Amino acid sequence: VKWSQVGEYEDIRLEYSGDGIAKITICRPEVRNAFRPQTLIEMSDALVIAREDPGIGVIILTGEGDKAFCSGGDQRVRGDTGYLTDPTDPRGVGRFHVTDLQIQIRRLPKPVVAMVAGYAIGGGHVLHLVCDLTIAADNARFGQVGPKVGSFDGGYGAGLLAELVGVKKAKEIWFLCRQYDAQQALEMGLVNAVVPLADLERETVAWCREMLRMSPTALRLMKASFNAATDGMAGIQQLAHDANLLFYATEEAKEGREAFKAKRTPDFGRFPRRP
Ligand code: 2NE
Repeated sequence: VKWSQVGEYEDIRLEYSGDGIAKITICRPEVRNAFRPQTLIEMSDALVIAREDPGIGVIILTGEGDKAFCSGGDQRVRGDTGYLTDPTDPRGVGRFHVTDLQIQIRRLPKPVVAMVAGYAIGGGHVLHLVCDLTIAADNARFGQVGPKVGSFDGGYGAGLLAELVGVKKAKEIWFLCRQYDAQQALEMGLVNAVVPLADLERETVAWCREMLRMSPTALRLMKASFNAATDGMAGIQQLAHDANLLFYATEEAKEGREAFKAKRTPDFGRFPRRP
């Protein structure tokens, strides 16, 4: 694939394949692609751009180099109040920008694929969990480290993990903070495929192109459907709004709109009351 760069960022790269794939790469290999607040703000911006672009059907999330997908929160900017945008500012208040990013990936109505070489650790592991699919290189290593470094992610990091691998295994992963290789990850249902490192991008792009041949609306509704029950009201809202999007194209919905604009009583009598 000949990627072309979109926009200018400091911590990430956004690139387009030219045939419907956007790729977001965390470019901080010196810290195993750990994210600082700036990284997450930029990723969020790139996700919005890829989402809004009707030419993009699938988004790949990855890390620069072959040593790591992402090693989670940058511990050098972890303050006592959260992760700090400017660690030199004594009045700075920290927070977890990753909270919103996880939800953004989950709600994004296009498939997001994690392309993992090397470590997916800590908050980096949770990032791959919230992606729709994960393609792993044979050198990939997975694990949570929170309890080792005085942190934890009990949201999607616990719930999604338990959904994927079962509650006992999820507890093992969190309570013992072990690392698991790509084959073990495949066996426990944590990833979709393991491929040789040299083929990682080619294989991931092939999976993306297979999805690009599908109906985008069906993919959108399926992604929303997978989340609907666990996301409660927010899950129903997504499906309901998607249904409304489709309803707007019907003569029945248009009658309501046109009657309002013409200041007349709508005539819904000609539409069937479906059994
Ligand atoms: C990722 C891992 C296992 C890699 O090990 P290895 O041996 O390949 O590399 P090494 O030497 O540990 O790391 C290379 C350089 O990257 C830095 C290291 O400090 C080291 O720096 P130098 O010595 O070369 O100067 N580095 C690696 N990960 C970093 C990080 N997350 N923040 C800052 N610098 C980092 C190994 O490096 C590792 O275990 N890393 C730490 C993983 C970690 O603690 N992640 C944070 C968990 S908490 C979290 O992510 C989180 C959350 O729980 C809740 C909400 C939001 C975030």
